[in-house]
Amino acid sequence: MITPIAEGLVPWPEEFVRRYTEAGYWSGRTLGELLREVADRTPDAPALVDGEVRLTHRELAERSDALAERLAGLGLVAGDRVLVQLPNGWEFVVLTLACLRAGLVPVMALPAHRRAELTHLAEQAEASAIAVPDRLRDFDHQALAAELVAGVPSLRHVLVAGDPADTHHDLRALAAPGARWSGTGPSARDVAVFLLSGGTTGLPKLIARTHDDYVYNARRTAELAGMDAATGYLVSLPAGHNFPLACPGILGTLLAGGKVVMLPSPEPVRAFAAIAAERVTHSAVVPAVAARWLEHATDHGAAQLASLRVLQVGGARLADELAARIRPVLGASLQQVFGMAEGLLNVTRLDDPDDTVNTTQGRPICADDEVRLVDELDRDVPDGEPGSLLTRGPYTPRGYYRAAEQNAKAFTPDGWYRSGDICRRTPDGNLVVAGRDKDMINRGGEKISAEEVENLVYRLPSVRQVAAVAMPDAVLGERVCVFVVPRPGDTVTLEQVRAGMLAAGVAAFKLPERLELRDELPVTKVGKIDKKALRADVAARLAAV
Ligand code: OOB
Repeated sequence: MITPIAEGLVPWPEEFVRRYTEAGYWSGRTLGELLREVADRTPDAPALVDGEVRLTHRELAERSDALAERLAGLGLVAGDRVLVQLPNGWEFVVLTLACLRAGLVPVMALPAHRRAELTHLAEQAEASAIAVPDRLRDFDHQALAAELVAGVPSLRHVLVAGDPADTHHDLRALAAPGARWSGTGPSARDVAVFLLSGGTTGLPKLIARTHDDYVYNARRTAELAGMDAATGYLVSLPAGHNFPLACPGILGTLLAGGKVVMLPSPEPVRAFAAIAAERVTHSAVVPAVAARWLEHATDHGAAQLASLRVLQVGGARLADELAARIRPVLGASLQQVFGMAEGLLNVTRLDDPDDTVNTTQGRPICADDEVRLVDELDRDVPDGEPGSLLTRGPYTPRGYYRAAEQNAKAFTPDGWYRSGDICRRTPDGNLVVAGRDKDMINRGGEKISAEEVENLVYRLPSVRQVAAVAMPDAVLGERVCVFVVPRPGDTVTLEQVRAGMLAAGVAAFKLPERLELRDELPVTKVGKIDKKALRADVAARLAAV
């Protein structure tokens, strides 16, 4: 079936389709079918816990099927896109499963996104519906959704987890058991979800992940994390991010017949209590959260973590010193995960020697993942030398959605994705992330495009020149610092920069946390702003205090 979205996709070449199918990576099965089979096999096993809400695999399937049917009743048809901006709760899981079942394609926005990002995503995906909470952390998501409907022509429906306004739909009522899904599902080659790129360009790009590739992604990582029907997986990172969604995350856990526990945040008091109460065996966190958990366990003990077997850490570089403390302090095995929404996943194996687990970011999960480390001219670097990572493989799409211009830069002509990460390979084949050559700031796992920040700061009339760079931070790894050259006779403050960005409607995590005023910015030999020098400059200033 050619879906309405097929025109913006970059397909894998036929020879690779054949190879991945013959090797069995692409099973020809959809996530919806496979999850339904789990529910039929073990209907009474616990599947989902969110506070007081507890659903078995059967109940989860009943609710997501009922929701799929009622969304069809609203006129949503296979291939339609649904912008999902829900906090970590049962509604997120039921809606995602309903979409997978019906062939609707969820576009995974983050709860922190605001008008600018959501408008861009809704337009780029031509979304028909948006799902939001009513209010969250003092923000009226429902009002913003109404604004989006008024401004984005494709957007027709607002689904609300909470108290719906007049013309909006009550997501919880739509997801009540009672209706039976009567449609046919998508095919395995169809798009299952749209993920967001961390993004080095102005605004996030959409990454189309097919059922075939995402089933492999979730099942293979579940296998490598040692998941089975006895698994309890705690979700405390934003659920729409690839890591907690499918690496193995929510989808991998459910496919293994296990139980998913949803928490709105990784704050250690509640996370530890949830781990103890639900006998959680697995979870995934970013390094900054791992550090908080270590601190909490050091102060209060780790007795509540007795059931925790595997803690996955990824999204940003985990310092070797922190890595080495995970097992002794938390009592769980560490699995480092170096992944990307674009596809490639590297993990350390549970039976790797401590040294590998504590000092590397692991190796590809698939024998047919191709990884090259190259220099500026795309020549392979010698073994052990740092190089820029290029990759292709069975779950790494060949291009962003509807982004020909960007694809020409982010992918080589023969389909390698330029991840922008500088890595070296150890003699036993593991990767160590040593830096990056992409213009992105990694704020505790949240990716911020320097270019996007700069474009926003340039809107201030008093700004003549701006450069956004990462500054080192003990807690988050990096934060955003902007170097600004004001117009002659003008001045610029951090407050103005932040207020301007907020007024433009972007997520708060992108706001710079330091401003450096300069009369001019250093340039490289070819005349580009020398960001390396700026990073060194701010790092030296921070080190001096
Ligand atoms: C994950 O995905 P994204 O798309 O938010 O970000 C990908 C980028 C990578 O290119 C790399 O720059 C960085 O995040 N990164 C790491 C890392 N894991 C990701 N850098 C150093 N060490 C690591 N362990 O972040 C993501 C997706 C799936 C699973 C895990 C993480």
